[in-house]
Amino acid sequence: MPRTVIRTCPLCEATCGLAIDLDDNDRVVGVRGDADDVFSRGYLCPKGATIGQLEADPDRLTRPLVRRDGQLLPASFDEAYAEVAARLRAVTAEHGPDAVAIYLGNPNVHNLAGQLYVRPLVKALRTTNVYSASSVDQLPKHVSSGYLFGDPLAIPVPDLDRTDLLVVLGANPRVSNGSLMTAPDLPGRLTALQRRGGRLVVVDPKRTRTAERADRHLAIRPGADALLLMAIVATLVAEDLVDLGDHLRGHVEGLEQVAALAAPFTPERVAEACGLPATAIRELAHELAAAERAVVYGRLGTTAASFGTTTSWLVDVVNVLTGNLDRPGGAMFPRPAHHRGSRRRAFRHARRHSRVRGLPEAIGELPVATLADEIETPGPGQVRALITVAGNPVISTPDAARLDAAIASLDLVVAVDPYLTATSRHADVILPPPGILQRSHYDLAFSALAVRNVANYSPAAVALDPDQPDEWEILLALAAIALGQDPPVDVDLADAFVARQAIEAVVADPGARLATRDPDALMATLAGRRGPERLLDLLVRAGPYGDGFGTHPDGLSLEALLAAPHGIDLGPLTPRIPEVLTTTSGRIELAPEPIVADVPRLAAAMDAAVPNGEHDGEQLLLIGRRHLRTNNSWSHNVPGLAKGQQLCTLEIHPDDAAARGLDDGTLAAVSSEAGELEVSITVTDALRPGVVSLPHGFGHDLDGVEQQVARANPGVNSNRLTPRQGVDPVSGTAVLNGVSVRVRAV
Ligand SMILES: Nc1nc2c(c(=O)[nH]1)N[C@H]1C(S)=C(S)[C@@H](COP(=O)(O)OP(=O)(O)OC[C@H]3O[C@@H](n4cnc5c(=O)[nH]c(N)nc54)[C@H](O)[C@@H]3O)O[C@H]1N2
Ligand SMILES: Nc1nc2c(c(=O)[nH]1)N[C@H]1C(S)=C(S)[C@@H](COP(=O)(O)OP(=O)(O)OC[C@H]3O[C@@H](n4cnc5c(=O)[nH]c(N)nc54)[C@H](O)[C@@H]3O)O[C@H]1N2
Ligand code: SF4
Ligand SMILES: [Mo]
Repeated sequence: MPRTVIRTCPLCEATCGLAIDLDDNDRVVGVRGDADDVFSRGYLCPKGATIGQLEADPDRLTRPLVRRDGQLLPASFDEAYAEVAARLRAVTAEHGPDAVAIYLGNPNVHNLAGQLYVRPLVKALRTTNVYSASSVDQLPKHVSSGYLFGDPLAIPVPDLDRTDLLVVLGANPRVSNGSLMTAPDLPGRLTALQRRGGRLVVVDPKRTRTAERADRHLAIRPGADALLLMAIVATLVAEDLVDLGDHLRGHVEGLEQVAALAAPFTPERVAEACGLPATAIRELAHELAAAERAVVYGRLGTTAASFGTTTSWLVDVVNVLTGNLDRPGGAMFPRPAHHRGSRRRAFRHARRHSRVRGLPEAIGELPVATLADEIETPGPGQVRALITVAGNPVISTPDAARLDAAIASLDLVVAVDPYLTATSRHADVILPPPGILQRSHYDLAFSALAVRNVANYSPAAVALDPDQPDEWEILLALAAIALGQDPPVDVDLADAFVARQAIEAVVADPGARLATRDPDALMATLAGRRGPERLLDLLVRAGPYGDGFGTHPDGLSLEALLAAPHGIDLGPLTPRIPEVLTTTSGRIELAPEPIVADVPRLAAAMDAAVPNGEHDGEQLLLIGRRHLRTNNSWSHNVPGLAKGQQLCTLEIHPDDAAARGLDDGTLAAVSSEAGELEVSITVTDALRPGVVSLPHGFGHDLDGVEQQVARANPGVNSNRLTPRQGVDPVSGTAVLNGVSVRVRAV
């Protein structure tokens, strides 16, 4: 029967509700924004609208592939698991567990399997070689939150719907639809901000779509955000404008130290490095101090950057100093519906270092910028096998050509991925997950980053194909294999073990809502469910709005979520700093030593011609961009998104183009320390002179990539230009913005 299903879109952080029309054969025949969704109210973007094309993509793998005599051939899951078991054991038997690296890509944050079953897999592998897309993305924010608030997952988000002044650094939410700020219909919410008399200030080397509509655009030099924010701090201190507000007084330590650190960074001193007039910097400080409710927000242009951690820290320092942290209209901590567990130990990073380059660990992982080194460099602990789950590091991470070659040299590559991509083409075994509509969905990650407290569960809408396991079952099978079990794995047994462990963790946590703390009783109560549903039911019932398994009969449970397909609105964000803080001091630690240690480097950058280091005047600074019709590396095979204007071009300012004899539409050679590529030019005065922009996620013409639509218009891989040496030294996050390049006509 034709029917309409209501589901949350899993494609970006906006979490829009979709109303999807299915025909008799469960094919998608229409997609609309769900007008009744409590959060998105009918909004959708081109990606959500073409989700049917993604589901129906003939290039999407529906069976595992196993390499036999050099060729990837279809196989059953049991055959594929057997191959993984034999070869994985050969690697660990010879080289030990650290020889197996795992890389976790972005979509893991967008699905329940990634959120709940990746950790058991990582644990089972017992490897220190854990990598993820975080170290090309938001890792600096985790590190700064870890030190400031005690919890790397306590990331304050702009209280977008109530603020009077939003200062955006290095983000383009009108295009990205927001990141570390879950808010469906960001364009509408930004317009609403201005309609109610609020102001939007955008700090970005490019006049982006977001900047175009801002009340003020400050076209900063790439890499200089920390200097700008330090100068704002210095101004607030010098002009006696610091006002924590009653709500923060007594909750902050290290204020004097921050004031002293910032003192040398006057607007006049940083102006040149920022490429902004001192008056504009001072004005911004005044505006932030004067606004009733203001918030500073920084995203990818500030995190995947040389001073990533320091900038992330300063964003929150400014929010604290202006009294805007944890206050309506400021930067607030969401209170998601699921139980998140209280941290019991003080946050530390750099508890160990990578073998070859000595880069720091953070939140249990190592920087992906050094994965190629760990593969290439012989010795104990050398990586000999790689498992990727929902990741495409050959496109998404630095020094891509080198990583590509390194991965090709491995003894074993396993990819859990629905496509034959630039990365999975190296795989010996590919295990495809089911389609989006074939699994349930709940945003564990993004409900904790949302500008309203919401809970929204979508059950699977379409049955799994025969013999197709769900993705969580694939991850559990791999975990069991890593633990030494022979396939076929008893997934239900493994799942019961995971559930039991989750129950025990919740039971041990005094913060959980629970009528009984007897694990056996809870296990029995949840016995009717399996997989993510059992875990989600547990977490929601034990969470802050939960039914507590009886303590709060009107509270939430999976049952309650099922009865509310358009979501449950749990209200606006509320102040909650005392409950968030898990630092040793129990206060906001404003001057954490590991971040303060980076300030001398920042001081040195003040006097450099370019905040990132060497620059000879000929060089340009490369930054990235996104487009409404892209989703990192994997939207380009959707016909409805791929058509139209060429998206992968190098944008360059008219002056820089003219100086190099480049015209719009002509081909240029772009080179960096890491490599060289040719790409066609778009001349635009939207960029600051001296800056060029190239989107990431392209370069689909490598041998073996089976994405026919993407191949037809492959674009170039911008990460062939990003040197793997470039990292934010505090967090190890790759510098993807502000890369020195040379551009010449071909
Ligand atoms: N130069 C430059 N590089 C960048 C960036 C930049 O701005 N500039 N941005 C960085 C950022 S922010 C990010 S997050 C990373 C992303 O880096 P990655 O996560 O490595 O790359 P994605 O392109 O998101 O690749 C996702 C992969 O997951 C697969 N996939 C999709 N859905 C599922 C699923 O449900 N299950 C499984 N198992 N697989 C799935 C897709 O086929 C694809 O192969 O790229 C980073 N790289
Ligand atoms: N349409 C679309 N949406 C997406 C994605 C996508 O690929 N396509 N990817 C998703 C993912 S994984 C993420 S992480 C988010 C990212 O979300 P955003 O961070 O909002 O997206 P970007 O477009 O990368 O914005 C980064 C901005 O930083 C600017 N910038 C570069 N260098 C600097 C600098 O040194 N200083 C300052 N101040 N600005 C700088 C760039 O010009 C750019 O406008 O988007 C998500 N949403
Ligand atoms: S904005 Fe994001 S969540 Fe909303 S429809 Fe588009 S891709 Fe999906
Ligand atoms: Mo990202």
